[in-house]
Amino acid sequence: MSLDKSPTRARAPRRLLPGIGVFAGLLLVAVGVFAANDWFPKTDPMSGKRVGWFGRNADAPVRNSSTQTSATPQLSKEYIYAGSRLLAVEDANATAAPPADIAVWRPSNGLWCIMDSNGSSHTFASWGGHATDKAMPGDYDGDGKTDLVVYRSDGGYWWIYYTSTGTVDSIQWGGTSGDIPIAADFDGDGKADLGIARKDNANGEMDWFVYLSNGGTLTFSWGSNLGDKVAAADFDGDGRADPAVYRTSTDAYHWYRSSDSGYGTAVVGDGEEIVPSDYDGDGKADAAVFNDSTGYWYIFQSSTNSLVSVQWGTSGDEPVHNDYDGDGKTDLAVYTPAADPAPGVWKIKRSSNGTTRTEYWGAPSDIPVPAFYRR
Ligand SMILES: [Ca+2]
Ligand SMILES: [Ca+2]
Ligand SMILES: [Ca+2]
Ligand SMILES: [Ca+2]
Repeated sequence: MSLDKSPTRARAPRRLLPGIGVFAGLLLVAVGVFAANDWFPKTDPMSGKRVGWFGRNADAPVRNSSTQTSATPQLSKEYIYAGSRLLAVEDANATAAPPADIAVWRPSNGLWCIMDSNGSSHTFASWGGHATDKAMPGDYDGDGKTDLVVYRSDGGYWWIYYTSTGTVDSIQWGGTSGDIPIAADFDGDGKADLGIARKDNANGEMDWFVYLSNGGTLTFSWGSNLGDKVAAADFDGDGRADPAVYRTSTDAYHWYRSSDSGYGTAVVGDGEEIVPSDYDGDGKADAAVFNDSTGYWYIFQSSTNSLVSVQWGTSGDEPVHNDYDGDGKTDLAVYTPAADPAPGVWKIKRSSNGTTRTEYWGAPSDIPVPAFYRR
């Protein structure tokens, strides 16, 4: 697989076409293209702003999509035997709470190195690797498995490798300098949506632009442009991601609730990394930060509305919280970056029984990307 191919585009005929009939035909096509691309001017229901005409409004990123077929990804099945007789071939990963796999992404060549949750098998795939790529793994096609995705800030293209079909997509969404890509399921259809957070220096706000998996868009403001850190998670547990910011000046989280259009606030503590996730397993994300100088985690538990602080990790560690034991609760976990010849070290505190799992996985400058990849 390679990302070197540019997306294909239809080229408009340049020669002069005689005849009014042909002109009328082209006009109809043009109207169709405008309608298909949502280029007609209208009022955005979220922002109240006028948008449209070639997508050239002041704020919204433009959308451009193409699909190509690529090699089928390798599937791994479990073979179930009774004696010597094959009874069934099952997808071993089709469980409600699949445990996350340990994985790193190598920016220099785009290599994804995946260790499955048992540590017994390894998978490698190449995807991305350009200078401005950022790994954005997520379940974009809703088959329950993580797709390999990079966001290329040069041009704002999301390159998506769908695990379900083996096809790839490149969608232009973002591309303005400073844009922050966010992958989350805002409409709750089980597919990750493409989100862009952008500082709005004209009005001091943080603007959000979401290209939904159903082709629709959302535009809203949440947060300020002064040092807010952004993330999205489902804080109210209704299945839809809610935008959130962590205000570094006050150590406070502010999140929007998709269920009732209200909002939540919690002072969590001093941390550099914004790590909302469901640590207590009640189905709602907990506001949380990780202090990468002290190794402290500050978690505002949604089940008790109380703050807990736990030290797990040390200076220089990166948070790699995820549900590695598959009990529905996010485990505290840190990654100590590799320093040649020492590999990267994963230290996971299992929420199910409190024991520690240690794995050595990662080379210098690798970026940890834990998720459920196995197939
Ligand atoms: Ca979605
Ligand atoms: Ca929600
Ligand atoms: Ca929770
Ligand atoms: Ca867990």
